[in-house]
Amino acid sequence: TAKDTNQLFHKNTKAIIWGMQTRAVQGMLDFDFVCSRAEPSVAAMVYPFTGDHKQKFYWGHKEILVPVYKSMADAMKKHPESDVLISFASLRSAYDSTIETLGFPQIRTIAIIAEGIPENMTRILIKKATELGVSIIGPATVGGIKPGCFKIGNTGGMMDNILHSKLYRPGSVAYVSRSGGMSNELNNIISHNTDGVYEGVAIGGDRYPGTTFMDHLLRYHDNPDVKMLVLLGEVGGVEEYEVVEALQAKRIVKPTVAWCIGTCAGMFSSEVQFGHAGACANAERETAVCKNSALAKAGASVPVSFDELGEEVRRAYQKLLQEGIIVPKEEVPPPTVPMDFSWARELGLIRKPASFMTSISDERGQELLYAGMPISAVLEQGLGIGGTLSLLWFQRRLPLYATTFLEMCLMVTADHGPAVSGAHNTIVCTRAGKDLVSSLVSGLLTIGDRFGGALDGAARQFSEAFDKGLLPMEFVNDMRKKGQLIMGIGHRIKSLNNPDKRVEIIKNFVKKDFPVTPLLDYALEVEQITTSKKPNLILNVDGVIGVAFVDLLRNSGSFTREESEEYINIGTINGLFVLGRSMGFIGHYLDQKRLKQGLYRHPWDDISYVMPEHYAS
Ligand code: Q5B
Repeated sequence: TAKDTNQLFHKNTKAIIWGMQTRAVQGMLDFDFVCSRAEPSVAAMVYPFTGDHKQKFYWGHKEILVPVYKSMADAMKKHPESDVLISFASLRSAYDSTIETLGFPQIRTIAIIAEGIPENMTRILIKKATELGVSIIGPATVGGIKPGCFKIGNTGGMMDNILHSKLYRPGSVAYVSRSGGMSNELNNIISHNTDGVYEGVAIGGDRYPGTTFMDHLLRYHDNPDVKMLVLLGEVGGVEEYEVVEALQAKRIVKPTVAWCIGTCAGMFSSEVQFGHAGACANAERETAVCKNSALAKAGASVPVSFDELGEEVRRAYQKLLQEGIIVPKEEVPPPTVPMDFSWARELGLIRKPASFMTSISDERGQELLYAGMPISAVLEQGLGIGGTLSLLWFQRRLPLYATTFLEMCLMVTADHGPAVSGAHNTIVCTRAGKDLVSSLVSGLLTIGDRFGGALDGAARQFSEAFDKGLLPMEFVNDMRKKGQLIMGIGHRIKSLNNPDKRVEIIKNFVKKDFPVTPLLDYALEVEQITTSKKPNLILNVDGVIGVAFVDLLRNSGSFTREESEEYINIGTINGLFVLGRSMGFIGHYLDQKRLKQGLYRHPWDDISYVMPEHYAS
């Protein structure tokens, strides 16, 4: 077992992860896979804030489920083979959860990632762990890594780094450092100057680390597979002097390369606190310069600067090679670990045609954009509903008269009483107890050629006739011959004798404010002919908006001719009625609810029942 061999991790190590750190867990599983482990190293997760469930992860190409337990006791009971706990608990909960973990004798190693745990609490944890023979790595660390076997959480960085530093298989060099970030640098230095890392632990930057440099160096030293040691100490504390003593006492005899970072502290006039809580020299003895000199005197190989560390490591390794103590092993290429799609895309390694395209808005950045215009600018510049609509429907700003026209269209079509098809449907639906969206949609679904949906048809029919050069009379006769109704002509209740004020308003505005109105003029000539046949065959609200819109598209200078035709053909203009009348339908829905109207049933006396006579008995 790990305890017998003094090894913390092996090829079958199983860990329980405290905290919902899915990225770290996936990183561990990817590492396991690239190391050709038979099974994942993560047995379970503990997360007290959700119920028991399973989380999905990748094991190579396959998807696997890792159980998550609310209670640590359950996780321990169900996974008795786990002897490592990696705690991602916050600095507030790390103490309690570590004390709880220490209550389970199966756990031999605890890695505590949290930074900022009060020192008095850390010391209690260390005391208790020492009594129980449990190794604590941390607090304030990324953890450690044993190539080919196991890695703690995020140690070693991303997969490209792991491959680059050949951490998928063991080398002969074991290191210990304080800093997790610097351990990545050590992985790099060691892998490029030797046959690679055997194991590396970052003991953490606090003044009281759970395990010390010596704890790990002695483990490494007593392991025949480790041929040389690397120590990366730092300014502050006296831990390194234990190593000095061990070197002097010949407790450590394997080649040891050592360096303490923070030698620049002497260049400052006052004492400097570096990044770690423990990285401050409180006495001359604690300075990096002093410690480096003591290590060198005791027999460690100490470079002249950090820049020379790689060279020093290389020299020590080459000597071991020449002495035949290290015999390089054959390199076996690791299995390929599939790369996460998002990461591969970030690295620019793959491209994939998007299944979705958009060109009107973008919500990904700090500020929502409408056709490239920040929403704050839309408001500050007072674009209003017409301007907003012009951005979202046409991806451009339109002149003021055009946006005013759009707003007028929305206003005049907003409602036309409860009797029209759409409002009627909305009301019936509301009274059947349906919700707002259902009632609104039930009204909208009536919009079509006969009711409210003749705007595009009118735009098409009138412009085609106009473009062909048909005289208004020829157009009317032509339509009659084809047996087709002219879209935008005719109204159930409005007529010459009961003019539609809405049509008047739009007509007057367009005549006054549009640069030119050839199609509206043409439609008005057609109206003269149709109303001479029947007074209700007026140019109706759909018709006037439809033809005026064509005049806008064609003559405002904001659209090409092709764009104008496309907008007419793709059903843009009906959109104005749909949008405008939605206001009215919602009003009718709210009105019916407010008036507490019950289920509607159509009265019998208003229905003519005409049964086929031959079935009468
Ligand atoms: N005749 C609107 O018809 C209506 C003719 C025509 C040539 C025509 C009808 C029509 C075209 C579609 C259209 C939008 C169904 C209307 C709207 C919004 C609304 C609604 C509201 C709101 C009305 C009688 C005689 C017949 C027909 C002839 C009729 N229309 N000839 N071209 N377009 N128009 N829809 O009154 O010889 O007697 O057989 O389909 O533009 O929906 O307020 O209610 O805001 O909510 O039922 O304003 O015009 O007339 O079908 O009995 O026809 O006139 O051929 O001739 P009516 P019908 P004949 S605005």
